[in-house]
Amino acid sequence: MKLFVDSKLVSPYAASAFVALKAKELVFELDVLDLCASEQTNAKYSEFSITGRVPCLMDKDFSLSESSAIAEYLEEYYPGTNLYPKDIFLRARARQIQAWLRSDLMALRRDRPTEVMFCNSVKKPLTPEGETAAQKLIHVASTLLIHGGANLFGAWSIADVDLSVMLNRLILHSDSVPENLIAYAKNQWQQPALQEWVNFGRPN
Ligand SMILES: N[C@@H](CCC(=O)N[C@@H](CS)C(=O)NCC(=O)O)C(=O)O
Repeated sequence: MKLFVDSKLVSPYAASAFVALKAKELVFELDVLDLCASEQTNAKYSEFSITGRVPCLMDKDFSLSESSAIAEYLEEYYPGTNLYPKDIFLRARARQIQAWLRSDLMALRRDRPTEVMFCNSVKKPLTPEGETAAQKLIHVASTLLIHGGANLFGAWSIADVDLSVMLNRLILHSDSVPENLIAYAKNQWQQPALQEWVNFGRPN
């Protein structure tokens, strides 16, 4: 099994797929593509990834891109730790959060790239659009975590990785975030698989 990721190891989607594979205790290799050199557009990679993006999972002769699709595939195919809640409504909610985090908050993602988490590179203050997106994230996260638990849905799920990574874009920039959300994100951040990803050696 192989997971294709960006050579800088800063993709939050690649990180999410990496944690999902680790949670299932699967043996896999990492293969890196230099996105700055557009290696994701080379013919061989495009052929099996179809969409030419990272991450892409190669499982024997089946390949799959899109991190949340990878997590759902692993959940259905492999036993082990559950990546999603068993309850159908909570599972639907986890998928909602994953889809939302991948399709909204563009200004926040632009102002607060993941390099802050993985390379300690701090950016300028938030733009007004970034601030609006940050407030939206804080509102959504506060609503979901109103129960005060350590995870979104009782037991840990892959949506916790995605939400904590998004919150850490702000927290690690020392932007203002409510204490309970900082505690949640810090706790999630300690997860061994996420720490393994964070602590990978990275090219400058
Ligand atoms: N929704 C996708 C997003 C994947 C994505 O944006 N990948 C970026 C790296 S972070 C990429 O491959 N960029 C290169 C390109 O699109 O050509 C997922 O969850 O996997």
